[in-house]
Amino acid sequence: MKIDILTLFPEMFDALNHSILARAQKNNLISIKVTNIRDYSKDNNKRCDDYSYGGGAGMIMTPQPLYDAINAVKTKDSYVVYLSPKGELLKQNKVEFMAKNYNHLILLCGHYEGIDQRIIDMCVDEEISIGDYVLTGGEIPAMVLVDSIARYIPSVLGNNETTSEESFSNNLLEYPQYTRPSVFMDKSVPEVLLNGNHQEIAKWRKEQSLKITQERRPDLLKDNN
Ligand code: 4H7
Repeated sequence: MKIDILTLFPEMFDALNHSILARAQKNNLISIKVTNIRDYSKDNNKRCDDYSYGGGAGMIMTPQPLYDAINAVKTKDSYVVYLSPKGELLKQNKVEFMAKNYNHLILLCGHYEGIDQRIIDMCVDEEISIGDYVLTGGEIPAMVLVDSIARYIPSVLGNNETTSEESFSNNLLEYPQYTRPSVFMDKSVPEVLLNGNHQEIAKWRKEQSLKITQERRPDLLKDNN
């Protein structure tokens, strides 16, 4: 999977060069390239924003640098995503679909009041929102998308980090987990986890998952997610 990120704030993506994502890039399982949209501005002062036609507070990202940056990285099999609160809400099933079906993603990060609508109309395949809240830019949503997709690419996760049993893949929240010591500040690990009966442990975990999902996210137990 190749991912091109177009942004006015490339340094923000240093966050992707750690831990599992750093390892995935080193092993050539994913390739993440960050491009500064400003490098494509033909304006004398390299400006990439301007006032809003019709008035109103805040600046809009101008179309020319965006158009040229997109076309500089675009190939036949590119899929262009614009991170915006108007997009379809990101859910685990879409993450899985994207990881399995796209070879090249171009992620457009809007900042300020967003980008000129003509770029959305001409160049964007899909708008995606990561949740119902307002952020200062699409950069963090782009990182959320990259991180969630990377986990679905074969061999990105090690044997002990698998996607098959976890929250949301099975529409259940995760059971509680414990490590050593078996007693901490007078609090013991549940007895069932210490007795080595793997069938009983699996049953206990399933019960715990169902219980916490029922309590906190009963919506996940309905079929309409
Ligand atoms: C694109 C378009 C994504 C990017 C508009 C981005 C939340 C999300 C942004 C905007 C984002 C999300 C314009 C929305 C200014 C907020 C006050 C950057 N916020 N802005 N508005 N939920 N912000 O995925």
